Amino acid sequence: MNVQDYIRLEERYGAHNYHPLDVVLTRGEGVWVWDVQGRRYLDCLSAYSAVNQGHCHPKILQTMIEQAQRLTLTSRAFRNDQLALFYEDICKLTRSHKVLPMNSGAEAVETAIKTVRKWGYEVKGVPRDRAEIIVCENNFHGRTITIVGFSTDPRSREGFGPFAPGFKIIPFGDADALEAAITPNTVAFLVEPIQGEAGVIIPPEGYLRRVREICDRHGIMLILDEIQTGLGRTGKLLAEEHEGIEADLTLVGKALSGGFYPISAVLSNQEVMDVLQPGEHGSTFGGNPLACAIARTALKVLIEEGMIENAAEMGAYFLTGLSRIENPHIKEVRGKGLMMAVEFYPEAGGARHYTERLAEHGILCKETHEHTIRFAPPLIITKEQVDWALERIEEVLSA
Ligand code: IF1
Repeated sequence: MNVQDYIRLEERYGAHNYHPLDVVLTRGEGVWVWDVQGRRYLDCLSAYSAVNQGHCHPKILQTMIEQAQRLTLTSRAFRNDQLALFYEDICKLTRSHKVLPMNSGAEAVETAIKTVRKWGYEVKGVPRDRAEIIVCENNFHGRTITIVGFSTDPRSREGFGPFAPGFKIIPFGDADALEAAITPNTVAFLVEPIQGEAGVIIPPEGYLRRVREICDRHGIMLILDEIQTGLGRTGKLLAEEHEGIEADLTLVGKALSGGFYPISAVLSNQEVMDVLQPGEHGSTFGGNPLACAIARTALKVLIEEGMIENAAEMGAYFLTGLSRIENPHIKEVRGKGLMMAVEFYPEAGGARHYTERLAEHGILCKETHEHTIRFAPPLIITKEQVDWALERIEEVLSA
């Protein structure tokens, strides 16, 4: 089969809910991926930060093979010998009291919403069915009906209603707006430390510290969606560390498996998680032994192989290189760690033609919101590889 055969087949049978670049990938190793024609690309998307540890990391792969040969799924009707070890590892690493494992990021978000609502009724004393959760404009938290119901992106929500009530939307990066939006029925504030899908939007310095203080003062839960920013991406294990704060609930997913398997988790302090009783929440695959074993190794290599420090160092170096690119159409270059973006003025005619030309030059990345290109390579990227990437990015973007 050639490239066009794969594309035709996919278009013939698949729902058209994506508009991918026309590269058909077949193999990955570290920062590199290869297409079916044998062409090599440096992956600057990392599966939306799920492959922080690099493609097909040998140690995670080894764990996956060994565990898959032993036991994959038991359901939570029975205990398994990987779950407890995963719990201990992730809680110690993130200084969390409790963990609840799910599969996708959206499920972790849904889990957090259920948890804080129940906490609101049982602990805070909010009248039945009146709980409010505050979220931000331009948020991206997933694709379920509840979640797209509080999206401000028309493409995410139009045509999918009716939606769940109980969400209030405020501007991102504006702590005063949070304070003003809180009512006695507010149970939580759900926010991304850096907005990913919105185009790597970094809030003003001190924002999360003020948010933390406001949530404390009003007795509401702070839920940080670190599904994209977490696990080393921004140069810290969790992005909250940049501001020295701790969320009440922290959501992780994506890189929790290094891209091998869908695994997500809700991390929390004790008070809020304790409201969940047997039978009130769960998932067939959540906490399965294969997922738990993979996640333990994915976390281990992230720490032991210095990937977080490397993300900070290489991120700063990569960003400096991007900032040096001269193109009058570039509006802004921004980033934290290896979560970076180049935003163009609308006159540039959209970022898509750049991502297509970058692919021709061996760099895979994805435009977001038409005018922005996001760069997020695996955290194992070396200085030589950053130089290799910058050379090509500069060639395309300065043209
Ligand atoms: C797709 C974006 C990235 C997320 C945050 C929860 C989720 C995501 C902060 C849900 C997922 C994805 C999903 C992916 C595209 C992607 C994305 F462009 F849409 F925004 F990464 F930047 N919270 N993000 O970023 O996690 O349920 O997907 O596991 O194709 O929709 P999920």
